[in-house]
Amino acid sequence: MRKDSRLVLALDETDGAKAMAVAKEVGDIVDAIKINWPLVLSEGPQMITRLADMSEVICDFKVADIPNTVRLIVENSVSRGASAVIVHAFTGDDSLRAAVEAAGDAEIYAVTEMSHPGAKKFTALHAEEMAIMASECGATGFIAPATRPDRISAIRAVIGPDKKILSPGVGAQGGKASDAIRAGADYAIVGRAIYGSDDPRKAAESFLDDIRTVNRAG
Ligand code: NUP
Repeated sequence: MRKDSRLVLALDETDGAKAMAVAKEVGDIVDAIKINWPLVLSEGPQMITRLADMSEVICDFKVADIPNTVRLIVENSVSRGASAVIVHAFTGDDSLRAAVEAAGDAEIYAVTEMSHPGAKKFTALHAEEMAIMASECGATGFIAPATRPDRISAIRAVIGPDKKILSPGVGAQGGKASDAIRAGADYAIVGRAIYGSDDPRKAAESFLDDIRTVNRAG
């Protein structure tokens, strides 16, 4: 995945025409568009291919299943044009290896702990262990919460400098893109604060300005 703007659009808009309009408006200034169940369920998996014509597409299907089912989902996503697929890490090393193998040249990002408060109760307690395991299985990187930048730093500390971190929880969930990048994330993921804005391009540009403050500081 390219790393120009360090901004990923989470396109959870469920109206297909509106989703395409937002994608056209900001597609050239984000590094990727992340697509999740809301849009796929309302408009169909062909949205992956349509969006892949204008951007790299990350399928955020948070796959959590037995290895064979993981393989089928990842293969299907990649064949439709996905550059990356997001899977849950808690399923264990066999499912993770199946995802990485099925992805081929595409990337696999693993979720170790989610950005909402509920994630603190169970998955956060084992996030570092899961990150080490998923790294060993060949995951390209991880999803780590912008709502808790200290947890991004904790994951970065165990995975080293080369694995990628994508960080959701910016904007609507209260996190700040620059804090996430400063804590060790490579990309900030922003959904509602861009696609739900009256002026998505202007909103995306304000996140880019915030991210650039970190780049300038090194
Ligand atoms: O931990 C996670 N938190 C999270 O919000 C992992 C995710 N994949 N996401 C997704 O990022 C979430 O499902 C949504 O698609 C996006 C955040 O959207 P928003 O809160 O910026 O609107």
